[in-house]
Amino acid sequence: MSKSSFQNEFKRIVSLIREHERFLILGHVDPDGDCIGSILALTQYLITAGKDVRCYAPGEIPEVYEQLPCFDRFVTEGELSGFDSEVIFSLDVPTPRRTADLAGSRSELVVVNIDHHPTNENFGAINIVDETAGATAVLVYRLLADIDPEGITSGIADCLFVGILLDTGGFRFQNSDAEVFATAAKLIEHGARAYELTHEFIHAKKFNALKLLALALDSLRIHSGGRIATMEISMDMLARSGGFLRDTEGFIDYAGAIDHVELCALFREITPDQVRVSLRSRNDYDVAELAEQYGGGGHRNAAGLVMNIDLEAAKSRIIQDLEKLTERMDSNKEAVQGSE
Ligand SMILES: [Mn+2]
Repeated sequence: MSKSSFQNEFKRIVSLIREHERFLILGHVDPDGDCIGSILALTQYLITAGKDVRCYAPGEIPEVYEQLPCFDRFVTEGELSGFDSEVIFSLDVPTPRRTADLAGSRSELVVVNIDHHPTNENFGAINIVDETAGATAVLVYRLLADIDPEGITSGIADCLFVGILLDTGGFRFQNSDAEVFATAAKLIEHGARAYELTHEFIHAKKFNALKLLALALDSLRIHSGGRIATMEISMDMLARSGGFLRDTEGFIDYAGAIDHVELCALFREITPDQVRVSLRSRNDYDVAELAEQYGGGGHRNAAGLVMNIDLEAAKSRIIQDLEKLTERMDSNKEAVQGSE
């Protein structure tokens, strides 16, 4: 399958970089590895080009990312107001609402929107949106490889590798296609430390985070005859383990790993009346559609949403929704078989 090349968009970005000095790079709320890696890769590139760069993403950033080059360019929302940017790059963000609306509200600025979410609203003046890309980092690689392949330093390669690594679950998810592996290979040629980064970002766990995982695993439940699995992280579990919510990326994969499970949900209690829900699915189940019904979003097989109700209420609502989803899929299948 041939993928979009974005030649015109890349040319326009080259001019933007040439003609402007101050760049703001935005990520989505509670940025993940793909978002952060993409941001820091582009940040390094722009700094080397002599530009003034700040990065911002609302919410929490896991500590492990602090070791990546240029992490100190991340600023708080307060510090941001003093920065008079001319161009915004929005990376891995499907809608301006996911960046505290900064990309939307500062409409006097040129917004470059680079993303691989199928729900992306094409809100930029320049849009590099391709849902066939395994990660936003793959798109940033396409951009840099096109405009300045010599400019891809080992630091940039490390950050893009981390982005791909995290969004593919260590090259295990469905989005691990030929371009993902080819890009990873190129990044290693550019100096990415594949082994060290895989250890640091996939394998290594903090002691308290593992204690928290043990509590979360104990909360595993199955529903619908084993087709749905749920798991939870309550505020009480955080207190008992000494772990942090930011260390829980990847926990949901344990629920999804259970034999015959097709849909799973992880419920994270943020406050007594706010719950963050992560959803995963196998095959044709579309959890992005379900997340959107609650103002969330994501990909067909991985999505998330926030509910302003308590943990028990959130669980019963979402479990019902997931059960309905399996029923609908079953009746669709029967309809198809019946028509044959
Ligand atoms: Mn991504």
